[in-house]
Formats: sequence, structure tokens, C-alpha cells
Amino acid sequence: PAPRTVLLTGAAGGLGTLMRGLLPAYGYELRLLDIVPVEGEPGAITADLADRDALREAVRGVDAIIHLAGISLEASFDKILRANIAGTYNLYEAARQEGVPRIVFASSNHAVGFTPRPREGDPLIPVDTPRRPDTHYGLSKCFGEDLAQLYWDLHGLESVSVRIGSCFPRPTSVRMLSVWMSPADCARLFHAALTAGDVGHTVVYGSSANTRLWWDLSTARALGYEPQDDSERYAAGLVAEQGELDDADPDHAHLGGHFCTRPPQWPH
Ligand code: NAI
Ligand code: 15L
Repeated sequence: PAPRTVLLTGAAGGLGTLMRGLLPAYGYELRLLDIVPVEGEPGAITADLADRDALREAVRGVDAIIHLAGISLEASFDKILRANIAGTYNLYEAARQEGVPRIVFASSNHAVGFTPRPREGDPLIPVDTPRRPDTHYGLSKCFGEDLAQLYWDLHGLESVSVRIGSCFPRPTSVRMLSVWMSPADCARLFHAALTAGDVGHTVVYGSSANTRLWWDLSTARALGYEPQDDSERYAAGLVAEQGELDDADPDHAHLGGHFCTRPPQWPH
């Protein structure tokens, strides 16, 4: 049966807020969790991913989890270790103990951020391209993907790891023309990840059907995902403002963009 009650971690964040708006239309009842209160949602659970007892309680009885909580940009190793590495472990372990069958894990393009950006005529980047994290943050997403694989192989807990490009209401840079996922397409992809049969541990890239796409969406499409949006309608304006990506600029040499050269919020 399709999952109905879904725990959404990171519900107060940017993506969590967008998904709180869009996922109920697919018939999901969302249980919300974040380390900070979720505005306008008095029923949301306020808990830290470090709190194992709170996580046990939070996951009890849900059909699936969408795991968005954590630090979403570069930070010190100690902070990433606590929130993203130990935090994701704690969530998986709570899910295993409570028998939750499936987790959709918000991985990131920064797990493979040092992969050279495809140039015109190059093949799309496949999901099995070697991991090349560009930051402690990207490293934590590699850990999350490996954890998801372990929990499938060892415990039969299924996951879809979604290497999200950039999910914001609109693309705001020329790089984002390649990696953008519209919020509506994100909801479509999460719905596919929650409902597809026998996913085991599947890794997918998360983006819209962008004309300038850098990576291969075939594993996402195999789940039933049919992206409806294309960032190209924003291209003329963004290119007029910022110019095309400069082939000689190190900030544009890799998938991860400036995370590879000057990661945001580094060092902390
Ligand atoms: P965000 O930073 O807006 O939201 C993250 C949320 O997690 C925040 O509300 C924060 O309070 C919560 N959080 C942080 N530490 C926590 C802890 N220890 N316990 C409980 N909650 C905690 O980030 P955004 O953009 O909403 O991203 C959501 C997820 O998707 C993140 O895991 C991020 O790495 C991933 N992602 C997002 C992308 C995007 O384009 N928005 C791209 C790639 C990945
Ligand atoms: C991410 O992983 C971040 O969470 C998000 O804020 C964006 O920076 C995105 O990657 C990106 O690569 O644009």
C-alpha cells in the first residue's frame, strides 16, 4: 500500500516549508519535526537529531520518512559530524527499531561536487560516477548514502537517496539552469520515491527536465518520476544578467560550483 503518514524532518527549513505546502495534495498526512519550532504548526515535534529517544517516538507508526533535517551548507567538521553524520545515523537507527520501511534521504549534488562539469557534447553524469565530495557537507551526504545502502543490505530498510541539485522557487544563477529542481517537480519526485515498488537503495539525481541538465535522470524516471518543468524559461534573463558560464573560471569547473573553490560559511 502507498505510504500515508510521512515524517518530514527539517520541516522548518526552506525545502521543508515548500514540501509542507505541496505534499498534502498527494494524500499524505505529514508529521513534522525540526530542531526549531515550525511556524504556524503547533503540532510539529521540536527535537534535535541528537536526541535518540525523541526520534524513536517521532518515527513510531509512520509509513515512511522524508529526511531533510541537517546542516544544508558547509560548516566545521564537528558541526557536520553532529547534525548530518550522527544525526542521520540516529534517524536510521530509530526507523529500524520502529520498523519504518522506507526513507527518502535528501542527499546532494555536493556528494559528487568535484566531478568535472560536462561541457557541450559530453555525456550526462551517471549516478554511479565515483563519489567526489566537495566539502565536509558533501562528505556527510556520501555517508548518508552509504548508511542507506547498509540499512538496505543488512536490515531490509529501503531508501531513495536524492542528490538534489538546487531546489528553490526559481533558479537564481546560470549554474542553476543546469541543476534546478522546481518545488513542484521535487514533490513529484518525493511522491515517486515514496510509492515506487522495490526500491532497495536507489540513488537518483533530483532536478527538473532542464535543457542544460548535467546529469542522468534515468534512475529517477525509473521510479515513475516525470518532471514537468525546465529552467530554460529563466535562461534569457539570467544569462543577460550574469553571462554564460566561463569555461576558464574555477568556480564553474565542477558540478559543485563554488563549493569547490570557496564553500559558503567556511570556516566555522
Ligand atoms: P535548510 O537549512 O533551510 O533546512 C534544514 C532544516 O534542518 C532547518 O530547518 C534546521 O533547523 C533543521 N536542522 C538542522 N539541524 C538539525 C538537527 N540537529 N535536528 C533537527 N533539525 C535540524 O535547508 P534546505 O534547503 O531546506 O535543505 C533541506 C535538506 O535538503 C538538507 O538536508 C539539504 O542538505 C538538502 N539539500 C537541499 C538542497 C536545496 O537546494 N534546497 C540541495 C541539496 C540538498
Ligand atoms: C545544496 O546542497 C545546498 O543545500 C543548497 O543550499 C544549494 O547550495 C545547492 O546545494 C546547490 O548546489 O545549489
